[in-house]
Amino acid sequence: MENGQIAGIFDEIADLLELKQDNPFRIRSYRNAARTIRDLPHRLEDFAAKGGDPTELPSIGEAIAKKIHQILETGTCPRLEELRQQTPARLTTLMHVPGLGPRKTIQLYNQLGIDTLDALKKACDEHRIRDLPGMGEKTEQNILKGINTLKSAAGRFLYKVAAEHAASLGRHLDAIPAIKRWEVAGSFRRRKETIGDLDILVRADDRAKATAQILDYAGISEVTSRGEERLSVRLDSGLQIDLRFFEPQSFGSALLYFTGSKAHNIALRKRVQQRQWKLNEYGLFTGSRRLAGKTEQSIYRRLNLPWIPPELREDRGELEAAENNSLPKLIEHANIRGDLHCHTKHSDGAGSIEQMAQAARDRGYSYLGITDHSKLVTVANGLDEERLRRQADHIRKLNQSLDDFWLLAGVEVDILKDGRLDLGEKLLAGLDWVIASIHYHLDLDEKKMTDRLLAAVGSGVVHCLGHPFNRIIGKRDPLRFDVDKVFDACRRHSVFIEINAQPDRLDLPDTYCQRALEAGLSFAIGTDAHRESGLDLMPFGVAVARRGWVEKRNVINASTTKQLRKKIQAHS
Ligand code: DGT
Ligand code: CA
Ligand code: CA
Ligand code: ZN
Repeated sequence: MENGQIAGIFDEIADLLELKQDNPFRIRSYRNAARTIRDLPHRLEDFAAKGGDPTELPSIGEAIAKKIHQILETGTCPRLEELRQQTPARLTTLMHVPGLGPRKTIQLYNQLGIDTLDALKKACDEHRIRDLPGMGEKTEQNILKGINTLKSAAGRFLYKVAAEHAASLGRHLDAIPAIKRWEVAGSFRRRKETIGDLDILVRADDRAKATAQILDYAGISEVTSRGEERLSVRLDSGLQIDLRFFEPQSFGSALLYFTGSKAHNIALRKRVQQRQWKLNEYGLFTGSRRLAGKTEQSIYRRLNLPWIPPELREDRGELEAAENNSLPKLIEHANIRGDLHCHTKHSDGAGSIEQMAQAARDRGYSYLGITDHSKLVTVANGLDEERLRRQADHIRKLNQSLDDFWLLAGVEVDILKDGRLDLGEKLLAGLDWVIASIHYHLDLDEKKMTDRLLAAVGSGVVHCLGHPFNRIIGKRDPLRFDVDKVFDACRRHSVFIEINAQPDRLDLPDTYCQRALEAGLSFAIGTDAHRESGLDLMPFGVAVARRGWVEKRNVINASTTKQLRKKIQAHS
């Protein structure tokens, strides 16, 4: 079993408990366990098979460890089955409709018998929801919007989930002697935030043999098509895989074609047609003569273009930039020198400050920002002023014993409904690094939300705006605010904008990065780690930055410690 599947079971238990309005701390402990498992760098199944003890992992106690063993043996656990018995099957889908949530889901089920998405949509269309206690016209509109969000996400997989499946299938492909080379193309190679299906290109010296051996893969639930050139399968998780065979002389052109995006291909083909050539997955041709095809570079070169990194291939100006020799020099994971967003045991994290610092040093970092939650987030044990002051003192003492490493005393302070901050400005002004984030009151109208963000950005004590849209991909709609106004305020007040690397957040989304750059902003790529292994999520944030044309010089945590100190000082 993949980690994502095991984590999914704990999330479902948490969902079902939420529907029962069970103890929020118990719900949180299942969510935390799910997150630990999702973030693990290795497969939990392998770890357990080698005799590893799950209780050594953060956020996993005896009770959850027992369930992990049950799940690994049977694919499920009695607690889940029992909860499923008690709750109508589809309510867990319904509760994830953005704007609905567990409480309203139960209310709609009890009062109107709604237990499917279709029934929910019908009830909204017929205006039957607005008259229920606590609901109104706006609720109906929000639910309709939420249904659309959910539908547009349906069938797509988070990049990280697709990556786990790709890695697992990849190990299988590596072990097949008939396969000489394989590459994942498509949206996966472009590192999009969600993936519709995996497109894999294969070079094999015996295709029939290779096909037979690919089909031995244990995770396949269905073969959807099978031919000489192509094999399509569906995995147990529902993820569709398209495998296509190519010969070496065409491998580069196939990689170019199937990496896409479609829009990039079309724009590129225009340049091909101007020369009266032809470009397809088999090569670049003039008449029937092959001009290039072995590598992507050879094709771009023939068109007088430098090689374009896959993350940029979205027809957002990359071909023009390539022509002018002004492609960005994209940020790389190796450029990152520290992480400026993490949580510890003091709020809802699993590690101590010392453990997180050591984990950061183990990753070669020069600094780490400790940014626990503030008191508003009671379910996460957020810090009040007294606890934060003590934490900051502790961090400053620790710093004296740390050579060549800077532990920043920081906080992730909540932005209240009216734009004030959850902790006193005097205390905040004395910290090294203040992230301000929204976690509550998400449904303000655009004007109020804009004013709220402007107030926080303009407070003078905030260094960074955390996960600006507060979206959860496919589950919670982004906040609505006037992006240009907020970006402009960030520039005026030298506030950095976060690219949160949590795989289901990826916030700032890549599509806004270019706009933020144009507005003159710089970024902080933060993992929002809640345990040591959470620091390893950094590449997911870097992928967003790369898709957003971001360079090393635009990222504050690609600075040296000296530069970082200077940049932060310049702020205050
Ligand atoms: P996905 O799977 O929805 O996340 O997105 P992609 O980009 O992986 O799209 P997919 O799997 O439908 O096709 C893979 C690549 O194949 C796509 O990025 C570009 C290329 N491609 C597919 N259909 C067309 C087409 O009609 N015209 C052109 N020029 N390229 C295409
Ligand atoms: Ca695809
Ligand atoms: Ca495909
Ligand atoms: Zn947060």
